[in-house]
Amino acid sequence: MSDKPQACIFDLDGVIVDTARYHFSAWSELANELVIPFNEEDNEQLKGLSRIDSLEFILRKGSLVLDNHTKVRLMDRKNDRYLSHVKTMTPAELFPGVLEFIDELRAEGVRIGLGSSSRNAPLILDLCCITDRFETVVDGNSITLSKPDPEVFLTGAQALGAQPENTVVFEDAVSGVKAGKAGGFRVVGVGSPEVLSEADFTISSFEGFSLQELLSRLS
Ligand code: B16
Ligand code: MG
Repeated sequence: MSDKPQACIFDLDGVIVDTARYHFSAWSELANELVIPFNEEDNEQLKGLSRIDSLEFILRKGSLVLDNHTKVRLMDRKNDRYLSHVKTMTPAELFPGVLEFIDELRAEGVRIGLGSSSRNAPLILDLCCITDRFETVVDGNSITLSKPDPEVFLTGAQALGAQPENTVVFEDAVSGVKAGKAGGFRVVGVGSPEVLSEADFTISSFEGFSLQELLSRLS
């Protein structure tokens, strides 16, 4: 890609804000109560999955079969714990450099979307005062198939009037990178190159990152 992209679609948890650690802590507590072992490596696989897919992963790990009513109760308990961390969030919890980068893209006419599996995305955007940065928000409330299915990013690109091949996705999750690639997008991994090996390239942070660097690394 030598010309600037038509659009960029950002994942939320783990890309814009550091909420991945809150998900980890809330799932760990629940797994602990169910006496199911759960570590950072398991958590890596949960990133980007919907709430129900995450619970099913943990239950499978513990060979636990539960009825739907109990699953809903457990998901509500996990979400209450997650929200107890989230509700005090402020713009100070935005990752360094990400807002500056989004604003640079906007100034250059690149269209900006959010592509998150989280049903809490609107609340977090609001608490961090960044809702207005996104022309479209596609999240866990509006999709039927969660990552690694590309639905979230394809819906976002369509709303932005952009072609996947001219759109860049930013993702911190293995499932999210797979979703982006499955949809025909260029994907920048935010995190470890070993973990996000299917991304076009990875960055460790947005600090100092620019449109110029994006273009040179994608070309
Ligand atoms: P919620 P993202 C994902 O958000 C998280 O990575 C994942 O850990 C979480 O289970 C999922 O959202 C659902 O979140 O329970 O808040 O609806 O990374 O796609 O922005
Ligand atoms: Mg994420």
